[in-house]
Amino acid sequence: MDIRTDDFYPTRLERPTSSFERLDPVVHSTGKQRSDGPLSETGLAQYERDGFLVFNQFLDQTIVERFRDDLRAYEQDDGILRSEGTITEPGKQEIRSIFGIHELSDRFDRLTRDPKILAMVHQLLGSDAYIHQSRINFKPGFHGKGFDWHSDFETWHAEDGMPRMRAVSFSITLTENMPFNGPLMLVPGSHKTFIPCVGRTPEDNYQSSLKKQELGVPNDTDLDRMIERGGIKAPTGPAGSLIIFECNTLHASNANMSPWPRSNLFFVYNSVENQLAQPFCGNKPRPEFLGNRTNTTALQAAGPRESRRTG
Ligand code: 6CS
Ligand code: FE
Repeated sequence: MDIRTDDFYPTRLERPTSSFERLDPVVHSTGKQRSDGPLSETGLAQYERDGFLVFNQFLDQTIVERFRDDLRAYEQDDGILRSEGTITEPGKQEIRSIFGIHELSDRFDRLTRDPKILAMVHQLLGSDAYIHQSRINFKPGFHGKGFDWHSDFETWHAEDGMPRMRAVSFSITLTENMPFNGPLMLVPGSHKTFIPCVGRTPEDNYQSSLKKQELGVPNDTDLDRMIERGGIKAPTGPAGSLIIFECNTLHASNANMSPWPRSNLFFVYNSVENQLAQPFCGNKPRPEFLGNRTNTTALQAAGPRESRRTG
């Protein structure tokens, strides 16, 4: 396979290639658009430096409770258990992730259009945005497995054809995140470097990668360098906290060795100016529940009656 001229971040080649500095800004808005929103200049500068931001107690507990009720209902729902967007833990029937959740649930759809969240997204991406992917992650007590170190952008670029680094993930915790239940770990500053990963991508790689990722994982030397430089942060906090992280920030999480489940909502905004092309790994596109190609028009803020606090 030849490298395409529109491929700014070549990856998944047979031989190792060197990592390099990202070619895209981290905060895409400038001037008035940059200062016009809920994120302060201090917050924006921190996001530029670290590649993530944390807001404890972003969502009201009553709303968190309703999302948790929804999760319990999904776990009992046979249709959902069997649906293609539901990924179970390796070798088990326990749910690991449910993808496409904003199309399944009105409550979730409204949350993706929360006026405050959308205003933050516009500040970060410097444009309108749409949902590239959404999901709930479950990490059941004792049995929840972890996620290896990776950059989401590396996968979205190779397997979904996302051209540039102009996407951002919003993760809202539905349970307390503590050191024992496998919280998200991030490497501050890692978003500034693109680490190409080695190995051709087999067709339908997602069927195994969503249970355990083997490709799109940086090698130990690159990881070592990034972590020596930036360290590791594992934000902990009560349910309802918001973690915003840039699409190229290296992250991972451990298995849940505690009896306390760890669940979170996760949605990815992509700029309307960064629409998906053909996957750069040369394969056919992944299913829509992983990389949405259909509903890519600008999200509009939910009206006041639909908002976060009245829910
Ligand atoms: O393949 C994906 O798109 C997903 N996989 C991981 C491990 N993280 C991000 C994304 O949801
Ligand atoms: Fe990820």
